[in-house]
Amino acid sequence: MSDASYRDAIFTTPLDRVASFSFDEQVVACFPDMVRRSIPGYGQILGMLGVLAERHLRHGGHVYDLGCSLGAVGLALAARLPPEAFTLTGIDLSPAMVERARATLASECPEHRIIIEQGDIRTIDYRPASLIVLNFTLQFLDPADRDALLGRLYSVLEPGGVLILSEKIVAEDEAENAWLVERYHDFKRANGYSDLEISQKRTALENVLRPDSLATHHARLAGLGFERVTTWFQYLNFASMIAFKARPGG
Ligand code: GEK
Repeated sequence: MSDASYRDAIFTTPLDRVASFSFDEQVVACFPDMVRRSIPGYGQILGMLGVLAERHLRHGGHVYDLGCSLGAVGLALAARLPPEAFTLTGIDLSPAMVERARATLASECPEHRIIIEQGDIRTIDYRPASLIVLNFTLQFLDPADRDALLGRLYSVLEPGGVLILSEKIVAEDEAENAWLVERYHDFKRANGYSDLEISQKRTALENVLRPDSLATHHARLAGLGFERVTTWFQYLNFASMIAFKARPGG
């Protein structure tokens, strides 16, 4: 099978120097296994995205999936909505991800109008959209770039449109955060990762994945003009929010 997914074994052996994490060929090959075993609630969030889209996406509206990796968001929407219900553009910086996402979507849902483009979500031109999904992507951007990107996304969202933002989060209370991180490591151990893998991955993600608190996310989205922001999902230090752009007079 061309889209076979391998078990994530990237950090199984001791490394003299752990390089910063990057979305290269090696990561792409084991990505579905990696996200399933290391993001609490990943499958549940994807399943619910289809349900949320049924409820909130204008019929025929355009969807952006930013940092689309292998196209899981597009697949989740295509599993619940018919081809005429939406068009979707998935964007990812990693050429290896883009190549594989295109192949998967072409074989899994050829009738749906989904295109995948390689690009940087901070600098591409956007067209108007009724739903924008950032499923565990904003956390990889330089914190200094986050406000500007979300501001642009707010401006391209149609009135009545929604933004769905899933992120690893940090708790503001130190003791609470320590407890969440420890239980997250327990979660990874329970999913078959060794202590060595957990600690080397942690090192690789330092300065690559920089989480904000839920309060920071809510304040940022409200400050940009979103009418309402709800955290609809949280599992340990991983959460998903939905932000609504007001309809005029609505
Ligand atoms: C999923 N949403 O399966 N521009 C475009 N893409 C970027 C950028 C950028 N500036 N920075 C990082 N990426 C997916 C999972 S993974 C999450 C998203 C994870 C891309 C990067 O190449 C990678 O594919 C993705 O963001 C993050 O629902 O691996 O934890």
